[in-house]
Amino acid sequence: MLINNEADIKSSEITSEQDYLNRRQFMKFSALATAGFVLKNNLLWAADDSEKYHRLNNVVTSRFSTSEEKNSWDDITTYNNFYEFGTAKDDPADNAHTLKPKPWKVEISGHCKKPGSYDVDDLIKQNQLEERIYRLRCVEAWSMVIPWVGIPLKSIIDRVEPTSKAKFIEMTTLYDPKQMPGQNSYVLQWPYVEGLRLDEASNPLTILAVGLYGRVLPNQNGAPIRLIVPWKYGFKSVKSIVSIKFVEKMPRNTWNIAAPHEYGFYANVNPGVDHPRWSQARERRLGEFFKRETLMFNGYGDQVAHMYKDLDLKKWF
Ligand SMILES: Nc1nc2c(c(=O)[nH]1)N[C@H]1C(S)=C(S)[C@@H](COP(=O)(O)O)O[C@H]1N2
Ligand SMILES: [Mo]
Repeated sequence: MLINNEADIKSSEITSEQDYLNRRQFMKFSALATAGFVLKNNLLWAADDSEKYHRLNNVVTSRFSTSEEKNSWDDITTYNNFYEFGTAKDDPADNAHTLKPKPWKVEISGHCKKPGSYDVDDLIKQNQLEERIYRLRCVEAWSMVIPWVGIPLKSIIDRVEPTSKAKFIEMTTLYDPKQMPGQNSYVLQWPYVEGLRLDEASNPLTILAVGLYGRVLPNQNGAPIRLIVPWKYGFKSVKSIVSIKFVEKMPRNTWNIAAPHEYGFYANVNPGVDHPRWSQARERRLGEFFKRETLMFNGYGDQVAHMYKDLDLKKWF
């Protein structure tokens, strides 16, 4: 049909206001993206600041890595959540220089046979470091692909020998408002705490990260040591850890304390369970325009689904 008189145009063919706005946004975005592309290509030889960070030695690659395209060093180190340094995404990169990540000790306590104070440099020397390229899915529906360097948490758990009373572990961020000025205001209850069931903590995918892109962690990413649990929303992955405690009861976690109806203990990535204020079905990969579907357990179901076969994931969100 080449010619339409107005009456023939069905209402469904008329661009709705929402579509119109989306199209406008898309055109604006395309113009920006083209400008950004040109800029980026001209500046390709201008290095990022990764050279400032020490290279880690003896890192082996892991069979658990994804082959998806990695986000850039700049993406990973300038778009962060680390409320101890401010609530905007670029605050941690601007403010985290006040953190002193060396020397650093992690206190391991609670129900285990070899509690004690463990120096991070010793942990790095005594354990095999692995590069693990993982997807990170934030609860705010953006995601990245990040080449972490880490130590399987299981190897540290085995070394300190938890007793039969140990059912969960609780991990805590440093509390020091001088180093972490965001702790002077009550945006969250400080220090930040998180927890895992012992089987989740012992899962082969769970690591303590000490680096990214082969170098020590920048402060804004949780230096010198932070948790990574790739099948859970980002907030489980507590940064700048000073304490790991084996406990009997399910610990509370910071975001659950802040808003219990919005953030549970498990926080497994689940496209079928929406956040009360937004859908979790889709996500935006940083650097991409179109959203993609969020995968159950962030795509790590083969490795982790068995741990939840008896759990109602709508109730235990
Ligand atoms: N101590 C502490 N750990 C934290 C947070 C925080 O605010 N404080 N934010 C969490 C959230 S919501 C996310 S998405 C990840 C972000 O990690 P990244 O900045 O290295 O990407 O860190 C998590 N760990
Ligand atoms: Mo997050």
